Amino acid sequence: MFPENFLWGGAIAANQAEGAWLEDGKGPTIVDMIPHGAKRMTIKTGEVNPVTLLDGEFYPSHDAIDFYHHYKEDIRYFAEMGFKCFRTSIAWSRIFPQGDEEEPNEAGIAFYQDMFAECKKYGIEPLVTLCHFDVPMGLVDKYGSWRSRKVIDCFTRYAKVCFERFNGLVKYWLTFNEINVLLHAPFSGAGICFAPGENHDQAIYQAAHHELVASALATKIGHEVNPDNKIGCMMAGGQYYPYSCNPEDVWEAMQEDRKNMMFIDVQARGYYPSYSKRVFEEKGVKLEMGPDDLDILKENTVDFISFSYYSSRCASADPSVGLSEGNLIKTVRNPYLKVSEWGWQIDPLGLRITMNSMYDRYQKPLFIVENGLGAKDVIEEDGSINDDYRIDYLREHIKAMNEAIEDGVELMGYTTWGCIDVVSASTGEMSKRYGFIYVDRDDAGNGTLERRKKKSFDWYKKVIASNGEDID
Ligand code: BGP
Repeated sequence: MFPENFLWGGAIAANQAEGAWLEDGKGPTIVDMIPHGAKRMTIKTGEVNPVTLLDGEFYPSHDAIDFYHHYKEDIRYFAEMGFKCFRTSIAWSRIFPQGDEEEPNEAGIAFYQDMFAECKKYGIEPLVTLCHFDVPMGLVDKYGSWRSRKVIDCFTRYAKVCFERFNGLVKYWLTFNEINVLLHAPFSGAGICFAPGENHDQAIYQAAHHELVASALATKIGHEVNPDNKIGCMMAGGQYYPYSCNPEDVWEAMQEDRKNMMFIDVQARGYYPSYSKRVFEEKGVKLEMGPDDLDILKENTVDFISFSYYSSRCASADPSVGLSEGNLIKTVRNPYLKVSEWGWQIDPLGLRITMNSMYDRYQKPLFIVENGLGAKDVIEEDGSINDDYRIDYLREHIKAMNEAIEDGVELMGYTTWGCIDVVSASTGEMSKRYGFIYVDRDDAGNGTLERRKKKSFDWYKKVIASNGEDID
């Protein structure tokens, strides 16, 4: 049984939805430099430095689905589905266009005040990520992004403005989206590009340390501004399974899990876990820390733990075992699982397993802030979109969530990813759709941007109205 006041809803992010990339004073961000197409991955991973926009390339974030101008219409749809909660992010560079100004951009603040007020009008609680893959390019160019301690100050100034100016409108906050993605896609995760011959791990973990300190300081500020604020961390989740019961595989799975959990260990418990020392030694990583950093981490842990879940993962000690696609993190192909059109494995029971193991580990409330099926949708002759495959996926995951709650896991809410179709973070495509609401736009940026309900729209409405009882 889902608890009363369970926060049902959906999620998007500024960089994949808003568009209006230079409007009303907004500055460019890392995602605005990542084109659709063949060059995308080398830029996302930080191997190629995107100093300028390239001629002849298409940059999907520049216009996205133009949520910037359509938000009233879109929020009306969310309200019609009965959303209790709507997750989105603030584009840092709408508030501080270059990232390091002393004073914020009032036009950016006004946009978010209006948008959050629109949610409140319908009784929808915003759940707001401060940084979802969109570090201002000004900070990348001047400081090398999160490599530099200086960016901690820029972020805390930005966070303070957000907590103060959206006080009363927003109560639920996340500091960094999928903080562990920095390990797997350093540029799109945190604006890190590499110099030739550089120790990548050193750059990555130093940047991670700065983000962790910045996250703790933001948590502190958020609690000071309003003690009712609930501030969470966010990871790209999904438990690792050993490929076999060979202890080598079991150990491998544990190591892979720890790589990702290290971030949450720090944010939830307030200190680097004991295993991190050896990891850093073996990778030749020496963290530079400020004198107060360990205290800051200790004193400012998060109120809840959120994560995205698309699939479980799998690990083998044998490098010849085949891999599968997945949410930015390649894993071993699990022969027991089906895959989506994009090759992402589908594992509802894995959600129950992930929830249980995270709750066992942290004993803090969980929030599932992304889950869903990226699929191609077809508009029938009569204009309908019959996305039964999406309904099936979500139904099975809701069942798994329900089981985990019965197992004793405390779960605050569930926001499905891409409740309205948005640009895909991994591929930049529009055709990888997650929404209950279709947006008329294709991979090359053509289309009217018209919104249209899919079959899943009424289904999710019914799920929410029955508090998760009626999911057929
Ligand atoms: C997560 C991101 C989202 C979102 C989602 C789906 O990594 O937090 O921004 O995009 O994955 O991934 P994709 O868009 O690549 O299908």
